[in-house]
Amino acid sequence: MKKIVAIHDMSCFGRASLTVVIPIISSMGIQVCPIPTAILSAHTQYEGFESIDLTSFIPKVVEHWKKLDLTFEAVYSGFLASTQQMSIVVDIINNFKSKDGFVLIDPVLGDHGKLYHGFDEDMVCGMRNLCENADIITPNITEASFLLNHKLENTISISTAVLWCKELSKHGPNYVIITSAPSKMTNMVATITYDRIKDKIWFVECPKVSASYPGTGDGFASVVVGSMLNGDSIEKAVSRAAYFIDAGINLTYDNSGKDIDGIFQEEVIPLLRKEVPTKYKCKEFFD
Ligand code: PXL
Repeated sequence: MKKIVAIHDMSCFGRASLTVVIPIISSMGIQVCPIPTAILSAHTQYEGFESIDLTSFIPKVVEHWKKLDLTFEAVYSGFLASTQQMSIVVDIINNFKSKDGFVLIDPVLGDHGKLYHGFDEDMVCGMRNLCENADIITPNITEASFLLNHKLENTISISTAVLWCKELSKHGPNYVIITSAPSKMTNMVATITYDRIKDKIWFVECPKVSASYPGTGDGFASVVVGSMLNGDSIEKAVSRAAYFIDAGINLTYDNSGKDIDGIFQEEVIPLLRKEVPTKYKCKEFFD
């Protein structure tokens, strides 16, 4: 059985980070070995959350795992609580990634044009450096703009988002996936993937829903990592992730789920074992 090291926070309430990552990847037949970066009473979008930063604990995990002689087919990081943790992720990659393993960095920084609570320019800079060590990155459009230090205009076009994917890939990753990107149609949202090895752009569009659920980025990246480990191509992995997230969002919306609590993933996880419907297949994008 393949195993993955997942470096994210544990938010005890609100579906985000490890409570999303573990059930999704585990249901795809992969052993998930978490390294918690922080423990929060609830994710940061809930007012009054309490948190403990685990930066000083992580090196102890690393030392113990070295003695256990562990290696992992993938290293996957998400919400990191300090710039120091970003350097520790590089250590984890260097020590534990297996010979043919890969690295997915989900550069969790913000959404809707803003950084999350507690994030600043130093964290953006640290994440930029960390992304140089990735094979795959999955920023949303806000995170892409911060990583590149480009202004995020309301009127950003799909062609600009494609240029951003290519620009991000020059800093290291072979595959750049930008989520929540603009589509040619105003009622749709696009996921754009740049495969630098084949020099191909893929896109898949889903209808916009007038709600915003935290943790969908974590769910998306988790499905991509799981699919790639199961042997899918990047475009197949992105199609599967788009299908899963779109189904989860619609189910939650139709059943009046509270946005802040995240999507009803428990109901849609069985879809991960089903064929991806044609409408989610990635299409090649030509400039
Ligand atoms: O899903 C991203 C995320 C992860 N972890 C924590 C968060 C958020 C988004 O709000 O607050 C703690």
